[in-house]
Amino acid sequence: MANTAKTHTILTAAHWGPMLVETDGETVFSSRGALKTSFVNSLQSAVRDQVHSKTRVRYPMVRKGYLASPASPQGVRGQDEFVRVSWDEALDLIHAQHKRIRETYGPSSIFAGSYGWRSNGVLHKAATLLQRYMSLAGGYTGHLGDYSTGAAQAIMPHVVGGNEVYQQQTSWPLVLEHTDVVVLWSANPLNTLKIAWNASDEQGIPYFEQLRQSGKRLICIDPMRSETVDFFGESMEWIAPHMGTDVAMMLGIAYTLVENDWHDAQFLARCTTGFDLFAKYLLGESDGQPKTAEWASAICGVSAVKIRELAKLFHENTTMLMAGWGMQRQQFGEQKHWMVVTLAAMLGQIGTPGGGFGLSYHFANGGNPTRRAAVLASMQGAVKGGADAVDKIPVARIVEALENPGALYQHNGMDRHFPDIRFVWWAGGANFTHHQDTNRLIRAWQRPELVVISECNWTAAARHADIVLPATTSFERNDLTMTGDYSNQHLVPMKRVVMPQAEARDDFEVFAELSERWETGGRERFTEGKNDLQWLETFYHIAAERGASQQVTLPPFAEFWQANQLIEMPTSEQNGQFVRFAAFRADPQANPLKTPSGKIEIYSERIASFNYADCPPHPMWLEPDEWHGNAEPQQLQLLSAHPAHRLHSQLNHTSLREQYAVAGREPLTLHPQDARARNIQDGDVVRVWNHRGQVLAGAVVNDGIKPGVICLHEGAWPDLDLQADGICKNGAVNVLTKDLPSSKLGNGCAGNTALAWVEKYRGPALTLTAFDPPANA
Ligand SMILES: Nc1nc2c(c(=O)[nH]1)N[C@H]1C(S)=C(S)[C@@H](COP(=O)(O)OP(=O)(O)OC[C@H]3O[C@@H](n4cnc5c(=O)[nH]c(N)nc54)[C@H](O)[C@@H]3O)O[C@H]1N2
Ligand SMILES: Nc1nc2c(c(=O)[nH]1)N[C@H]1C(S)=C(S)[C@@H](COP(=O)(O)OP(=O)(O)OC[C@H]3O[C@@H](n4cnc5c(=O)[nH]c(N)nc54)[C@H](O)[C@@H]3O)O[C@H]1N2
Ligand SMILES: [Mo]
Repeated sequence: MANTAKTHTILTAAHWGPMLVETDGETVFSSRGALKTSFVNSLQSAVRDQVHSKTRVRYPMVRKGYLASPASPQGVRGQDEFVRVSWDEALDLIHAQHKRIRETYGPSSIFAGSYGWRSNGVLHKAATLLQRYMSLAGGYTGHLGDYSTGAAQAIMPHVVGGNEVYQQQTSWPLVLEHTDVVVLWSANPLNTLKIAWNASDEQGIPYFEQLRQSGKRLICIDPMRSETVDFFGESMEWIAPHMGTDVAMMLGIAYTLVENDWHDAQFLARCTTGFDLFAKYLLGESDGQPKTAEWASAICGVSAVKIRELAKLFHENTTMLMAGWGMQRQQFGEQKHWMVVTLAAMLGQIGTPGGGFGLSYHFANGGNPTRRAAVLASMQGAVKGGADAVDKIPVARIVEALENPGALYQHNGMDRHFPDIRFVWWAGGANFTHHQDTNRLIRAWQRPELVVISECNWTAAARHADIVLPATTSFERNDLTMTGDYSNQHLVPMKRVVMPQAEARDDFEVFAELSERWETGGRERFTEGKNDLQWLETFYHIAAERGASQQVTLPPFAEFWQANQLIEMPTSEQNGQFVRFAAFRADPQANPLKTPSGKIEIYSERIASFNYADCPPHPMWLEPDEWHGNAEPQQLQLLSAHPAHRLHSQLNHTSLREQYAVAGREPLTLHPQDARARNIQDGDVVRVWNHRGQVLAGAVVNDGIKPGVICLHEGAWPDLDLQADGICKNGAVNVLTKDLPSSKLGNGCAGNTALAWVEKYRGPALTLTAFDPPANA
């Protein structure tokens, strides 16, 4: 228990919001949210477990077969023992091999794309620091896009000129005032608003709370009755299509609009281009198949009556289509949001207060109005005069790149070649959890000559590395952050809570030390002669300058840092009135979009010129490789939604797990009908498998999911048992998912396109080892 005499409270922040942490400087006792909110965010209680955990990487460790002969390693990654070494030994070894590989194969052979959610903070940005070091050493291969919105962020610029997914939304106060119908399409804000890329400002869920009390018509379209549907209770209608069929469902609605002459021909003519070509497809003139409500119903499993009802409802009311991203993390994911925009354009409400579409109400509290703010600067991924990335690969195509060095691939209109990757360094990402088809990844992962992982924890990626470096958590170092990716609502100090655990070091220190070993740099070039607090002061001063132009004044840095208090930025009346696309709608000629035509492109000449079969020039229903329509007997569609009590894999090892684990495993939700057919009871251990792999999970049987769909949330740590046919004992969903691109346009992650079988597990009892570090670690 806390020794109250020495206990004090430190303000810090994580992706899941500003937090107050009780500590005596050595031990973390407890943590809680620092902002006043009626909604308790479970993630905020886990700091103690994050800092003091048996899963922490304590010392630098090297794989035995690697250490024996680094230039031609022996043994197999993921199966070898680890040997403890000193920091100096580890860094000398990395430097020598890095230098050899760089001199032999050139900078493109070094992959430092290192995608991942790391911890928040403007200084200790793991992948950015890695890239900064690689820029000093002479360049590297980086990545394009992200796992979150790979498809949507690629298609949207062609359609509306910007990515929409990371842009501010029509403000919530206007939605609450003007919108009649809110549709959550593939969005589960009650889960996903717990976090932001910076720290959460925690204003999003309170807006949904107001929406719940507003008496408006609320609809959620999702194969799963999500936490959000439960939160809204009676006030929300849940409509469950088959997974991956939303475009068909939207086409059915669109057809009904045209059938009744409910589409806004004037808006379409004034603000869009290509509707006529799309209409030929919609009406069946180009392919002989009118996309009627009946046609749509047969594909999506929602009744034709309901599809017609939705068309009428949307047409007659101010409707905001709030689309989440789960449905675009699929094969042909690009079509989903293109069709959302097309539908919204046909309704003619884009650019009005409360109407149209919004692709970020469920993420980072989009719609919470932007404050007048002093916005922090942050660490940059290149040293002054350093090299940039010499090549970039689409982030979710990493396994293909490892498998096919030099091979030709297409991406968003470009013909490119995969680099020949010899050295992989991951810092701040859990790629063994986040990437699809884990077993294929493990095979490809044997190819590079060197794999280094910087980690706080013994994740599956760390276990499959040659060299593992222990990283501090954000509670063991000093940093700063803003809250709200869009709102900039607060500036928060993140003061060190406890000293680094065991031999953990800040990534910043590690890369500074390694820079010292390069003639091109030296530590000074990496650090610019500044320590952590000096960097923070620099970022703060830039914030102060930015703030000054908005009449926001910050106290002197020393005073601010001493105070251990966050600074809330003033509201802006003007931003509270923000309406997305308002200027464009008012005068499309004077305020064109950044598309080739300056208008919303329902048909894209540019995409037509790419000639991609998997991304046609207007939104189109395309049958996925794996879905309800081509399932083998007994196969179910596999959903990997984002978890309530984790951020991906982060916090899977904490006591929060007790809130969701079933029979000690990751929970798998399935419908009573599907459970009965397989003799599965609630609470059973089940085996889920397909030809890519198999996992154990704990059955949760309830009617909150479409029959034929099962959900295993993404983010459980892979725990493959090589003695038991490689079965994953912790239910890591990506052991089962398919590693294929959304399309040649976005090359996005398609984690939500997969089929699998489920049965009651009857094999020998297998002990979970996901959270036990390797022997002698
Ligand atoms: N099937 C399926 N797969 C998916 C998804 C899906 O929906 N379905 N979602 C995808 C999406 S949207 C995303 S964003 C990805 C998420 O994938 P990631 O962003 O890779 O997942 P995280 O679990 O956040 O991994 C962050 C890692 O960084 C480590 N870390 C934290 N702080 C630090 C630090 O300061 N230094 C260092 N060196 N390490 C640190 C943590 O311990 C953790 O292991 O997953 C993707 N994968
Ligand atoms: N608590 C928590 N919050 C998070 C995260 C987390 O891991 N935990 N991750 C963060 C990150 S990095 C991201 S990218 C966002 C992710 O935000 P999203 O991508 O929006 O989240 P998901 O849970 O993948 O998907 C949202 C909903 O889409 C549904 N869905 C899936 N497939 C389909 C489909 O074919 N049709 C329809 N109609 N619905 C479908 C899912 O059932 C789910 O309820 O969340 C962020 N917020
Ligand atoms: Mo994401």
